[in-house]
Order: sequence, then C-alpha cells, then structure tokens
Amino acid sequence: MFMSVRPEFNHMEKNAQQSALPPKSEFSEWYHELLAAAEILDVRYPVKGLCVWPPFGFSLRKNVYSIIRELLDKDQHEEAMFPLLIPENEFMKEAEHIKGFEDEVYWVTHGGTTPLEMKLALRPTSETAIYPMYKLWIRSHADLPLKVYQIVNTFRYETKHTRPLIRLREITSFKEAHTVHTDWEDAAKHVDRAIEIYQEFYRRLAVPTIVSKRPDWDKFPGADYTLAVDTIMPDGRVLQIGTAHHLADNFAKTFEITYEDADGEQVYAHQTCYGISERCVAATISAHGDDRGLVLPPEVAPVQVVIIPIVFGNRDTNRAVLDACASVRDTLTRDGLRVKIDDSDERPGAKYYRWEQKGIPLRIEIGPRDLEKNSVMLVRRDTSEKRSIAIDSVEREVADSMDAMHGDMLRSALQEFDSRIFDCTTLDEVRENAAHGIARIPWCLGYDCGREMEEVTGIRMLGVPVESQLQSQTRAKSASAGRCPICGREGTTVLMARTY
Ligand code: P5A
Ligand code: ZN
Repeated sequence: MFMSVRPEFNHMEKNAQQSALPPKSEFSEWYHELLAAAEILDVRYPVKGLCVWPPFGFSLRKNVYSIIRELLDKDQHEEAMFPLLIPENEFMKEAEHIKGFEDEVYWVTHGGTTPLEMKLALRPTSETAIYPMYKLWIRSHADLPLKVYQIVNTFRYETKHTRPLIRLREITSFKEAHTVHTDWEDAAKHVDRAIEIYQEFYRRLAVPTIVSKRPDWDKFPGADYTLAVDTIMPDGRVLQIGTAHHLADNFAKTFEITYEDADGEQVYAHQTCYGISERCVAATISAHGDDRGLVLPPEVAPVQVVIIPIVFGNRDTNRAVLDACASVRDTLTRDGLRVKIDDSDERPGAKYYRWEQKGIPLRIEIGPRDLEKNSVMLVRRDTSEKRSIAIDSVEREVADSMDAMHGDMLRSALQEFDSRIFDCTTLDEVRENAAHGIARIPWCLGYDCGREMEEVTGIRMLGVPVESQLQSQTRAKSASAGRCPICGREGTTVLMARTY
C-alpha cells in the first residue's frame, strides 16, 4: 500500500518459490524487511524509536490485545485510563523507582512559551500516576482486592539500540495492570495468577515461554521481586515478553495507600503490577514466520481466509466462479470469520505470494474445474497442505483446519524451543550454548557468584526458573542441580542467555 520496500514486486508475477525476503536464518534482516513487506509496522516516522501501525498491523494488534482483554476481564480485572502526564513531585516520591527510570524520562517543561511551574513527566510506566488516585479510592478492606488495568502508550528514552516492536521509545501498546491487596501473601498469590494469565495469553498465540524469578539486581525498580516471562527468538537471543512484580507495601508507604482492616486499624496495602507490550506481536511474528513471510495464528490474523477466484474462462463461467466465491465468503462471514475475496486484476500466483507473505492462515481457490466437481481448493499457510474439499463442507473444513493449525504451530514452536535449552556445568559451556538459546547451570544463589558468572561469560542471568503447568509440556521443566561454577557449593538451576 504505502510501503516503499521494493514496490516493483507489486507489478511482477511472483510465485511461492521466489521470495523477496532474506531467509529467516538471517533473522535481523528478515524481521525488519518482513515488518515493512507485510505492512505490520512503518518505521519511517521521523523520530527515532517511534513507529506507525498501518491498518494491517493495527488489525493484528487489535486481535492480539482483545485476547489479553478477554483474559483479564474474565479474571475480574477492570479497565480504566489514567493521564499521560505525571507531575514531578509525584514521580519523585519513590526513591528506587526514580533511580530506575530517571535516565529514561521525557519531560514536558513548557506550556507554549511559558515555563511550567512544575515539570511533567511523560509516563514511562504509570505507578506514580495511578497510586495517588488509589490513595483516594481505597478506604476499607471491602475495597480490596482492587484489580485495574489500562492499555496505553508510554515513553522511555531508551539509550540501547532501538528496534521496532522490541525496544521502542514510544511503547504504543503498554498493557499495565495494578492491583491492591490486604497483605503480602495475597499479593504474592496474585503475582502467580498474573503469570498464569500471561502463559495462557501466549499459548493462544502459540508462543512458547519460560518463567523465572529475576535476580535481585535485575528486578523492577521499587519491587520486592520480579517474575519474568521470556521467549527465545530465532537468533537464539531471549526476549522478555512480560513481567509481574510484587511491590509489597513499598509504594503504599510512599503514596499512603492504607485501608481500615476488620479491627478498625489503618494498615498499608500490598500491591502488584504486571505488564506486556507490543513485544508480544514481535514474538508471535518471530516464532512462526518462515522464508516466505508471516505465518499468523488463525485467532489473530487480520484476514483468516482469503478466497482467490480463478477466472480465465468465458464470461458465464467467470460469473459462476465469482458467485461461488461470494457465497463461500458469506457463509464463512456468518460464522464470524474474517474473510476476503481478492478479485483484483493480478495473476493468481501474485495473489498467492502476497497473502502468504502476510501470513493469512487459509486460502481457498475456486476455479471452473473445481465448480464442476462442486469442490474448492483449501490451502494451509503453515504446512502448504493443499486439499480439494466439497463446497458443502467448507464451514467444517475451515474450522477444523484453523484448530489444527493452532495446535500444530504450538507443537512445532515448543519443539524448536526445547531444542534451544541446554544443560551446562561449566561457564565455557554456558558461553558456547548461549549463542543458540538458554543455558541452564547450577548457582549457589550468592550475589557475588551470580555477578561473576555474568561478568566472566558476558551472558545475562535470567533467574531461577519457576515451575508451572504449561511449562511442564516442555523439556524446560527441570534439570538436576549441581555445583556453583564459582564457589563449588551446592546450587539451584538458573537460566542464562543473551538477551534483547
Ligand atoms: C509492570 C507494568 C513495568 O513497567 N509497571 C507497570 C511495570 N514493568 S517493565 O518490566 O518495565 O515493563 C513491562 C514489559 O514491557 C516491555 N518493555 C518494552 N517493550 C517495548 N519497548 C520498550 N522500550 C520496552 N520496555 C519494556 C517488556 O516486555 C517488559 O517486560
Ligand atoms: Zn557460588
């Protein structure tokens, strides 16, 4: 549409064998070119780290985020919206939080030409926007637990190399939830619940995850502890695609969030917060795409079925073909599916190529010869499997294929994920294996040993894995521990990886 990448291809006959993209094995190039070619994201906006969602990408984003909304709403979360601007005095209240974010904050200093009496921060995250209001909202234990989320843009002046969807300066799709509880234990239970919700979310996207407790030196600024959800990208580097933080009563003390307990005493509340960003879209694209382009999980594809009329006959046969296409589209649309007929003037091969690149799960081809047999051709994007099916069975066949596709995509992604987890006993092995994925090695849990393990290898410590139901589907579930490579004491398994 408006992407400048190789526009000449729009006018050329293409087939599936000729790919305009670099192969997926050249991951970084593949990723960047695919975002443009499939119209997911336009990175040409003239501010570094800010990107545009064109309609196709925006539609994918909308479908992905409707899953997280559904899961949170089902768990009695309530959606709300807080302001983008945070006054300096509120932002500066929590010491750890400031230390963690001060280098990343954009400040609004003027209204027109007049300097503001108080600077305003563009939220890098919304704790300090939300908690002054929680102080006003929460009165008694009857108000708890409070579970609120918002999906908004946030701004972080990232100094590391920015990357589309992965490290942005405007995070456009920041889903942040903030909960308030009566005590530490209740908040801790809820952190686990948040992680379960995220795992369910990623299962729906067929993206494998592994959960670990971040080491203390890498926890969220102001948190008691941080659990993180990670995935492995095709280049072997790990991407953090969600985090849940136990805030204990740290922020409650700063922002005076108290409630009256059953005995009439004012006590500090305990809090959690957890967030995901458009990294979830990056992970989905990266987990499933192939040399020909995107492969989208059927549930989130902007178009789930594309119908291609094969019209090279006489006028009457062409009319019959187009009528059949419309009738199949209407049937599937009535079932709630997103369906498109591509009746543009391009040759069928060019259409196949374009819709494959955009990752559309199912293609239906209808031509005169199919109609003679009262059948259509059904083609799966992930496996390229092509079957002739009776036109009367289109509804069932499409539904079955979409289910099968999700299951197969998840299975093959899990297989790939498992093959990238390596048990190690020495730091040399960690260094070698971290080129391909996650290394597991025993660690005594000592701070000095941990920092030294990172320093010696140049590899990040993700943390001690947290067991969960979903993970037990994978080999990632457990490893026998052994001795800490630094001090030789008995250790606990820890994950190490190169990270984004
Ligand atoms: C939790 C929600 C928080 O900000 N406050 C509210 C908490 N946590 S976090 O870990 O700092 O961020 C949550 C997730 O956002 C993703 N993320 C980013 N995505 C794109 N571009 C960025 N610059 C960026 N920074 C963080 C990560 O997935 C992170 O886990
Ligand atoms: Zn040690």
